[in-house]
Amino acid sequence: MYEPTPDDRFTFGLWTVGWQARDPFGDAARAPLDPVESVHRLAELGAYGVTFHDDDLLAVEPDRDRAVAAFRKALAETGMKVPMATTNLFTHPVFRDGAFTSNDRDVRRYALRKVTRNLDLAASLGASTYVCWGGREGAESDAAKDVRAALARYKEALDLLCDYVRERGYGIRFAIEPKLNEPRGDILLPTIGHALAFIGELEHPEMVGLNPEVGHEQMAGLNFVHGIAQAMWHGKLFHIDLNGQHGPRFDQDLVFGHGDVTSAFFLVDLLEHGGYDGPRHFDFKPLRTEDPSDVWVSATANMRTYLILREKARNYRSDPEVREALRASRVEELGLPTLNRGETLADLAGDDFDPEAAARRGYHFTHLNQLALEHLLGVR
Ligand code: DIG
Ligand code: MN
Ligand code: MN
Ligand code: MN
Repeated sequence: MYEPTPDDRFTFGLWTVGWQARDPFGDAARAPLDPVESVHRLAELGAYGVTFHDDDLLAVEPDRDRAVAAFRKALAETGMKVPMATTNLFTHPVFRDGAFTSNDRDVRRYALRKVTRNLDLAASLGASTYVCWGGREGAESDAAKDVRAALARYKEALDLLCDYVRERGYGIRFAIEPKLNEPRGDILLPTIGHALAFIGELEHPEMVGLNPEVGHEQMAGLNFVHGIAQAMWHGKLFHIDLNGQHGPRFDQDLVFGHGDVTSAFFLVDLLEHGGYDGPRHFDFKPLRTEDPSDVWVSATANMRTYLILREKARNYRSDPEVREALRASRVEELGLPTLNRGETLADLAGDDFDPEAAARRGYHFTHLNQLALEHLLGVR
């Protein structure tokens, strides 16, 4: 039961299982992990693929050509795919004031070179999504950053990169990953909403979507299921970072489901029944308390939790009592256009509607939510 297979399309960032557990208050607690070992171990655990930052490939082999060759060999040996890639524009001190939006123009130019170099590699590996997490794009004071200028530089960078991909015929789309803070005091494009508005200003908005992360919206106290639903509604859910978070605090990057598990249940229900056809990608960090063997236990925990919640969501959707409760709560009625075909606002005057009577009609949401909770708790 709940044994993942490549058909489930689970993917992991190399930087997740490879995280050395260095944090702002502690040194690395684990040794560097060879990306080749990660590919083989994740394949053995039933994953579909891996994702990477350019620098992740150099974890144990400083020579890029040798590192890339070893990575390609491991992919060929295991059949693991690479649906997504991204660039590390946040670790090296050169990016301490950002990459695309650094006040230092030379750094902005270097960042573009670093991304285009990795886009070439990503395309050669068959990646279809390229994530841009602007972890360092931001500021610690309002004096330090002219945000209007920063957004103009952000747009310039994305427009240039879209042109780069179009000119080379790469089958790649970009996915912006919002986050509100950490490592910067305030990060630009902090939520799904801000990123959606920004995308609308780009020269090729059809090439740019979102890679929302569970914990990042929840750090802002936002409802992640609502955010994903809106991203889907805009046709902009290009990719997703699944993990766990306990509300507004530092970015915990917990195992999927190890934070707000009720939200995780409804998220899986939405992804599975809302038509998302992308990889189920985990961007988590094995706890610093864990030893190297626990790292693989953590990887499996993500996939098992997703599979368990997927089965519970299927049972919830097929439960006759749930169907009746959804009808009684008029959840499907929201799918009906408010006006009939051919009606105009003037026709509304003909409605026979008593607000007092309508005000007495209950919605029965508690019964519906209790049914969902009982499916989640495994008593249905
Ligand atoms: C952190 O949530 C970010 C980086 O790890 C990476 O750039 C991105 C890819 O999913 N997520
Ligand atoms: Mn302090
Ligand atoms: Mn995170
Ligand atoms: Mn992420």
